[in-house]
Formats: sequence, structure tokens, C-alpha cells
Amino acid sequence: MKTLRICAIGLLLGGIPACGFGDVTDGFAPFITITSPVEAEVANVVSFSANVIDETGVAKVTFLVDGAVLADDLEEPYTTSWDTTLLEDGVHLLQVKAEDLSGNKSSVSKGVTVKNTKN
Ligand SMILES: [Ca+2]
Repeated sequence: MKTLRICAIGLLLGGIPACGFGDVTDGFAPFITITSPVEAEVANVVSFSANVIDETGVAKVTFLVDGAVLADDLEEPYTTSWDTTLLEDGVHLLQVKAEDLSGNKSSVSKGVTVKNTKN
């Protein structure tokens, strides 16, 4: 299969190809669904998991909490554990980033409320 790369940005910036968009034969970034936690309110240690699908293959999945990397996962199932007791109670942002074999990237995020104190 003939693969072409989009290097227009690099050419515009001075002639050094920066092929950041991946193969034009792979125009689809991974599709991510956060499968856990499903609850709006979490406590203690919970599993943080995602379904990631891509037509050419998933290279890497990264789990983040409030913008900080929690874990990378290179193979299915894409999952890690998240110790919510390390954080203050309140709303925190979970994010999953994925990259396919051609360098196409995507991400999804959701907010969850951490509540470890009893009252
Ligand atoms: Ca792809």
C-alpha cells in the first residue's frame, strides 16, 4: 500500500517536513469510551478503564487525572486503578488519551466527584 504523508505545515515553516498528521491512508483517530468508573460519585480505589478501538490498531492509551498522567497502557484491556483517597473531595477530571499506529490522537474526558469523607 502506498502511504503519503501530509507535510505541508513543515514546508510552510521553513522546509523541514513535520509529518504530524500521520498517514493520509489512516484518517481516523481512535474512538474512546470511558467504561469505568460509571458512577458520578466515587470513593477509595476504583478501576479506571476505557474501550479504545481503531481501524488500524491502537499504539498507546494514557489515563490522566486532573491533567496528570496516572498510567500508560499498551495492550487491551485498557485499565488501571485509581486511588481517590490521594485527592481532595470534590470534582476531578478524568481523561483518556489514545494514539493509533499512524500517530492519530484523540481524547475524551469526564468529571467525577470524589467523596471519601463520611458525614
Ligand atoms: Ca486509525
